[in-house]
Amino acid sequence: MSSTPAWASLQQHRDLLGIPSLSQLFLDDPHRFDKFHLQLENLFLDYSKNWITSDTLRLLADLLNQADVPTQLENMFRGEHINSTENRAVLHVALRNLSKTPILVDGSDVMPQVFDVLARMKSFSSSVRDGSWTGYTGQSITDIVNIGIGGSDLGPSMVCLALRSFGHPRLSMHFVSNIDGHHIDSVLQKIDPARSLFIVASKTFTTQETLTNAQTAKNWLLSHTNDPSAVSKHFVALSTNTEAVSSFGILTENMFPFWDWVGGRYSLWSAIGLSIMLYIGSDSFEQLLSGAHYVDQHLLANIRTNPLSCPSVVLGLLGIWYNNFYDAQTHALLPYHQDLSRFAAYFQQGDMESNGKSVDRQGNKVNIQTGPIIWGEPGTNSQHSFFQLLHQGTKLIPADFIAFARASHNLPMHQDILISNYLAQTEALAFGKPLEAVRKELQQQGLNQESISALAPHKVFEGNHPTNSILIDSLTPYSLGSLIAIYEHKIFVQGIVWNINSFDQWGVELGKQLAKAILQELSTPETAQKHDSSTNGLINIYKKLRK
Ligand code: G6Q
Repeated sequence: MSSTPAWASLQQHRDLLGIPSLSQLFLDDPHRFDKFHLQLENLFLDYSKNWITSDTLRLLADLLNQADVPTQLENMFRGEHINSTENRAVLHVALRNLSKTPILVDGSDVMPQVFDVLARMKSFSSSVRDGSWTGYTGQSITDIVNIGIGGSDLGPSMVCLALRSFGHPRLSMHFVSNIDGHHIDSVLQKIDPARSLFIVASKTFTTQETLTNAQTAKNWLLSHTNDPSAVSKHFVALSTNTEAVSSFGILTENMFPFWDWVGGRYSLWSAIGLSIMLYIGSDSFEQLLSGAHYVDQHLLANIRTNPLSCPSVVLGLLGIWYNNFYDAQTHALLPYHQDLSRFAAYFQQGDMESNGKSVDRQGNKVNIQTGPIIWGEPGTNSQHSFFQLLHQGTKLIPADFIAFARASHNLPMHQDILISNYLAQTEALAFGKPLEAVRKELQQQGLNQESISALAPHKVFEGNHPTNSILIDSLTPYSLGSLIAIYEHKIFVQGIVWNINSFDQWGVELGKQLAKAILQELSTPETAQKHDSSTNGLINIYKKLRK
């Protein structure tokens, strides 16, 4: 993409613009906010506090077209095999296609099977929720344990936490992912086997962590009942691999399928979302789908005619602007809602596994920067930890601030304080506090000239840090669905512009292979010698220490 005329024009424009002053940009144009914000239903995106002018946006929109993002997007929605290295369609949008318009994969419409599984999920979850699904002692379920990892864990756990206030009061949700036995152990210690439901979530049903944890859970259940028929009351599976599910001992009638065109990190909308539906109910789950579907349709309808009306496009292009033209290495996601405390972790996978690539779609080494490091924590906690570096450090860190106007609690004192912080931070980051203001403040505090001169430089805020502000009416299944879809499509837009495949993840394979080989060595008494001296040394120390 760096060879397109749009890229060259952007480079020229960037050279001319340098690092513009946000203070100056706002002084020059009192209508800057009007120009650089957008609304999508009850979601507002203010992107005026960025190093951009109208020209920047126009050139970025040219890049979007020259990279052929509209065609690629349409190809995705049409079910073409855009995941070329795995020869698969990429159709998480079909999972939320509530309008049921046919989507063909290899000539056949996937919508009937999508709705068939959704109907089975509904009937199962309502039986658990209303208490008619019972465990081996005839009691209703109180604890749901999702066993999965990566894409089969992060989405459901992030959403269940985010939608806590919509959760069923009898149900406690647990998520076990890590192979580290401390994880499952800590959950098993808290729950009652007679009232627990285990969901084994694994697209491939071959993942070492998930199968080991599931086996441990099954052994634990059987150690309490001694009745193998109890397994069918306490275990269900979410997978594409029927054979492996049956050989694990889960009945196929307790399996909720999905398909190879659902990527792991895009799978919360599929059967992988069963834990979400159990917790918030099928109506709310449909609201989640519906919020995402609205964003999908809006994007598809506007990508050619009015792409800058789409938050995903604007966020994606701004990300490219900083990543490729200002060498920004990271991007912070800062939700001002405690229930979104896993949001950044979720999109750490979503973004970094999708766009952490250094080979393009044709197999050539890329010659531009691709995906940034994604990180973040909720405000206001983050303000009291790493915001120091955002305000006064030396790094460029574009950041998205996300907040909701209405809270679901009834503690009025808290909400305005929270939002005042959300607003103040982007103001402070953009406009800072100059030396003269600091000196004046210190004079007013009665400090002498010597102390003022010594202290003042430390108290200066240079400002000029770019941010986006997303403000939504309230955190609901619908608005969360929209928000997730916006970030998913942002990743798509960037991946196409960088000409990489956002839908494979070969980079996670090598470690898995090596771990298998090392596991074998850990079971022998011999001294390790096959590896480099560091790995050999560590294996041998571990073997001594574990005795
Ligand atoms: C996501 C990745 C990865 C995957 C896990 C779990 O896009 O593919 O995070 O979800 O490795 O895989 P299984 O669902 O097959 O157990």
